[in-house]
Amino acid sequence: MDNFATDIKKYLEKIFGNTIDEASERQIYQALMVITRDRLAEKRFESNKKLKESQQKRVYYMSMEFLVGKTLRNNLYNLGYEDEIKHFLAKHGFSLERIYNIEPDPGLGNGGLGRLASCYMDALTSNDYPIMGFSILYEFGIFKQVISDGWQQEYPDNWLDLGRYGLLYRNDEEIEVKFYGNTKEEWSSEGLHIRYEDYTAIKAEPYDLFISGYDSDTVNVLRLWKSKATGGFNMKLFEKGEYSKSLESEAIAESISKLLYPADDNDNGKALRIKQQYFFTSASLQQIVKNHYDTYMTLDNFAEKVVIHINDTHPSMCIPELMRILMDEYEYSWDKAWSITTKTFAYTNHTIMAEALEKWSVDLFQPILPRIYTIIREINNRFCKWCNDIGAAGELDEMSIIHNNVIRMANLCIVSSYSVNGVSMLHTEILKKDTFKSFNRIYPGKFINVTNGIAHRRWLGQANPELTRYLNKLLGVDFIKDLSSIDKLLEYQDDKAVLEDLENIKNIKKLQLAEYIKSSTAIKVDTNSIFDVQIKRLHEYKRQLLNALHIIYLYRMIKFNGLKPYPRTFIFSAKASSGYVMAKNIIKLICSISEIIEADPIVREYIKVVFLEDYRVSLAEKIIPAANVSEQISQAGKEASGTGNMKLMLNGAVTLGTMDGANVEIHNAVGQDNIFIFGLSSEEVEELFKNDYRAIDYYNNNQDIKETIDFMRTLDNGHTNFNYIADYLVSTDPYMCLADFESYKNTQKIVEDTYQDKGKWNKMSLVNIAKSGIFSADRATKEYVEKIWKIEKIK
Ligand code: F58
Repeated sequence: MDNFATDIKKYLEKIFGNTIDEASERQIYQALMVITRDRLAEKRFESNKKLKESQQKRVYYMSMEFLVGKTLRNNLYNLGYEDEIKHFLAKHGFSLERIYNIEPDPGLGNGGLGRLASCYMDALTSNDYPIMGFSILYEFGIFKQVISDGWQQEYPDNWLDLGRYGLLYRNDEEIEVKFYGNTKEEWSSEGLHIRYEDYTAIKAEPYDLFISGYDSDTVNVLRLWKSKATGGFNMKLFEKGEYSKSLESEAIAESISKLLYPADDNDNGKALRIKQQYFFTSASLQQIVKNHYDTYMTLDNFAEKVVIHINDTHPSMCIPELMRILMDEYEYSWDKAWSITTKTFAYTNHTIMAEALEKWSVDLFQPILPRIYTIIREINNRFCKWCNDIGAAGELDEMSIIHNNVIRMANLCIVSSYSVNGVSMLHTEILKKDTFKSFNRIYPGKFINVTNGIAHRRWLGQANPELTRYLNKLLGVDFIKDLSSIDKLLEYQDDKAVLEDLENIKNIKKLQLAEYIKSSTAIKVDTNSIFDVQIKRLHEYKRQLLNALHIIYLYRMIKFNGLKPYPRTFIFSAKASSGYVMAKNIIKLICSISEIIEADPIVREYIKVVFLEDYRVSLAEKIIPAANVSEQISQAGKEASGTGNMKLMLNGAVTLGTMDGANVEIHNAVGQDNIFIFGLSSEEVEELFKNDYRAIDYYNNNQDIKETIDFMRTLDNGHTNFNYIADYLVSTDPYMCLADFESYKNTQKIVEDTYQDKGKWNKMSLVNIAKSGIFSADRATKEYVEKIWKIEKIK
């Protein structure tokens, strides 16, 4: 550590010509980022040496998204330097907390899927497993959300400005990726050769982000590819005076890694997205194959040494790309290449929503990737023939990869992978019984479940140091190392002093959040009120609208019917995909309710609504430790798993939820008495859907619903009214908010009553913390290791 302090001083002298006492916070930040990165690079060298020597099997994790969150705190925490650096900086008048705040959140993901990938990288590294992540170095991550007059506005997130210091550019490992052009088949005495002509080549530049592990010698790498034109601008055109044209191809090349598509749970087939997917999968596959060949001088043993994990279908072009490399570059026959390929890939599905299952029109796809297309077509032809042979031809409408001139990427993944997994018990059951039932029949045993897990070191250890310190002292077990040991807390479920201590810690976190709320929204919230939290992407199926409807119901009852509920603060935070009109309207509705309540001296004594803008990992880290109630109210059968539900539980929030995704497993873990479950089950939802759900009947037959919706129509603050949303709720809403309203409202009342019994509530909260062990990413990744990847720790 002495060295670390010396390194900081040296860096400041060398780069800025400053002593530490003359330095600015910005300079200290840069010094810490660079020195930490270099320390990790040194550690990486050592752990990579061991890995090379052992020649063990490795996992490559392909994901279009890694929502890494801030890295500096995580790295110093993992390396065990945090306290000493804090004291060293304090001696010179700096606050480490303020330095941490300078780092932007690398917003390289949209939501749950991207955050899961990062939780898994962290957990696997802490447990010494060899994993390398691959993705794109998006110049602009997920947009910055600003709420202006209640409307979401999107601003570019130029995270690299300050975020780049954590990255190491590996100019020695650049790779070329080819688009467009034609392929020619040439036969010679040695067999068939594919010649690729008139293609456009784009350079992939690798940038490495080191992933540290907690109390571990292992350092893994997340490799992010940046696109570049191969030859800079076109000199000939430039000389001819055609300046703008000369820069055109460069602009196209660089647009590939320009920005992350901010669409969540829907697939908007864009040519640029195809290019992004192929760009990063091709660069990564070429890299992986080269590494393997350099080590073993053969690819015959590829599948014994390599697992490639596909995080949803977005990286599925890895599959035809491996086939292409094996056949066109290493001259393998189709059968041999296919045999290697189908032993290499494993695929995780994260959604059953039809609109989120990726499909590409052949007309769009084929010209961009002609060779990849012919390979997919051949995989499909052979698959269809095989289905004929085994008597499954009747199910090809559901299973063929190309159907009605559309390529179904999930089908490609299922046919080509040796393992397919869902992310919660319920989700996997739905995949097997419904979404992919024919596949499940012809591939018995291929579908398995691995329930999601979260990086508790970040979500408890770093986000809630107060609770962590307390539990450490109380339990005397190292639950940060092994979260399953946290169940020792159950011994204290009837210990009044412990329950009060937990309540006090929750209050400290609520106070901290209240200060943040005040500084960012000017709303003053009462920390004695129930902090009721719904934080996640804004989507109709997640039903923020159901929550809002209930708040409108309460508002009306307080204002006109003398209801005096126990005070509650409803906290929302969510980004809406930029083209998603209904989602943006729901944000506007929530913000308007917030405003109307603030302006009402009676109602605001009981309920408040806060919408915190720009939801991101670092904001989640502030909100989650302060939550009392965790709203997980998606329509049953729609949320594949959820992971926010696990983070909130770990921090002592009690779930109010439907029997959906991992809520089902939280319910099993904590038992009926420690969770608030309401609403239709996924089977009941299916049934009601088949029998023609008629929202209007709920409106006509339920007085509370009728009055609430009628009242909603009168909420008109200035130029906005919400007739549009009211009409939707009583007519087309496929997520059936009205069908679950009565049950939700009643359960909300039970939540309110229970909270007032402090002893009972604190005990529920304790049980939730104690039972969160199974939701650790350590457990989840161990299942991947044992059930799917069959890899060992670095020796
Ligand atoms: C999420 N999916 C699921 N997709 O919705 C959630 O239930 C689950 O817990 C989580 O994955 C992890 O398994 C998700 O976040 C996306 O963000 C995609 C991004 C690209 C476009 C399609 C949606």
